[in-house]
Amino acid sequence: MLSSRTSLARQSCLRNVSLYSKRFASTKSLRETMKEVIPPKQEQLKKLKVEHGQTVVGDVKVDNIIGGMRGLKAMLWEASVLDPIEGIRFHGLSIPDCQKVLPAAPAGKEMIPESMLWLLLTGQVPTAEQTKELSRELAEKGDLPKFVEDLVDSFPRSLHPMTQLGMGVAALNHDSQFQAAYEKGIKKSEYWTHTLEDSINLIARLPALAARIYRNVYKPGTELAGVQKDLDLVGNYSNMLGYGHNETLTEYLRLYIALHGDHEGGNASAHTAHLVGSTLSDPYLSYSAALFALAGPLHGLANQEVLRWQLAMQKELGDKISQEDIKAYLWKTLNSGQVVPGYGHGVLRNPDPRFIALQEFCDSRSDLKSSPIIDLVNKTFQVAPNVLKEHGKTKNPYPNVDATSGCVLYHYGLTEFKYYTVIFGVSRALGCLTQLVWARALGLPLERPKSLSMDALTKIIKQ
Ligand code: CMX
Repeated sequence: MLSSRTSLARQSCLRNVSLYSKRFASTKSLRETMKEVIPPKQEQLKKLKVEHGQTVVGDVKVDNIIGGMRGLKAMLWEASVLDPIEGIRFHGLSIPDCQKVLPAAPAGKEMIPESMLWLLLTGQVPTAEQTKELSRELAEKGDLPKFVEDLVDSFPRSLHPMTQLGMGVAALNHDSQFQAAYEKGIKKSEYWTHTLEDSINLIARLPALAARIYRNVYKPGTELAGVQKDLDLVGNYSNMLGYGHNETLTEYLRLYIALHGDHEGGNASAHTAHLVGSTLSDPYLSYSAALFALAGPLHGLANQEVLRWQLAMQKELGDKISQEDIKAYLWKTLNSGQVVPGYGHGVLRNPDPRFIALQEFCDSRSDLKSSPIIDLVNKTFQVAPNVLKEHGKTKNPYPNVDATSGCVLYHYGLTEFKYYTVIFGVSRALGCLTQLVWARALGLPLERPKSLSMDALTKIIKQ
């Protein structure tokens, strides 16, 4: 099964060998690299505006307007583009490409969020040294201000972890460099540098914030480890969650957080960050808004729903589950008017390569391979696409990343699945904040699409 799942991804990887061989960054720092890569992009945008400002790239149909703007090409997003069949590419690199070239943690094998962040921001593959330097900087900046610790500690344990994360991130704007500089009066050309500093500071602090929420909600009264200066971002996060000893889980988190970092601009969280950021709200407020979009069950909350659904299936069907049993359970879910969580996608029309990468991770570790919950996810994957095709509603009957993302966490004892979207929230900051930096560097304007009432739409149709 693994080979059929991955052959497409591997072919695409080979095609891109020449692509990424040209992309290795120099020994420059992240800021120096950004200063180098921004001017050509500014020129590219200027040229697009002047030479092609009036070129038509698509029609707007009534279906687009009443159908959640599906398929409407209406946003600029630099770091990644989603192909319905191939899946996501980050500056042209597919997930298997990234797994091949992006540096891992010193003792690990999986690409780490720092190297993905560097790629997203600069379009270049960092060296191991540059990745290490970014890890060092993030750890250096990783502690929370005391008032944010106190704020988070004051939340009731019953408050959803995503609500806590969004509120904590919003409160961090107390220290926003962008906001302070804007109040003093800075030139537009300087916006991006302050946005970058805020973004780095926010990404650095997310593990401590997210781990504190975990401790408060699920392990009250236990000691919370501090940020260690010699650990990478996820090394610290895992350690603060209490899983630092579990190298497989830590590696899984590195992979998951890196590959989930960006999924082009139209998804609800990314679009929200972009919209709010376009008002010149600082990165903390913009990303806080994005987190509340992520908290919806059709978006980021799906990973907790998947676990809930698969465990209910396991409970009802027992240990020895046949394909027929799973088929019947899928129909029961669909006939009761519910969606099958972890399946379908707004853009993708093939199995999600992020799902494939996470399944490959499991296939390569014997304890995960024999895990009952991971086995159930695999078995469901064998049956669900055909059932969904027969059901005939969803445009994409294949699994998305959430079909499997929580299962490894569950296997290793991180069983509090209400928390899983928080981990997604730590990850998605990479892409949303990258775009904010680019939006400021490119001087993108306030987003303000035109809306219509049904009567106004009918009038246009009649004309
Ligand atoms: N199970 C059952 N029905 C589904 C379905 C699923 N997994 N996915 C889509 N459908 C239904 C839709 O509800 C819709 O029905 P109605 O016409 O009655 O409204 C119909 O199929 C057409 O939907 P679509 O165009 O294929 O999908 P959308 O773009 O509207 O929605 C998504 C995409 C992800 C919200 C949807 O597939 C879904 O609800 N999936 C389950 C939840 C999930 O896994 N979400 C995670 C998404 C991943 C991410 O956020 O990155």
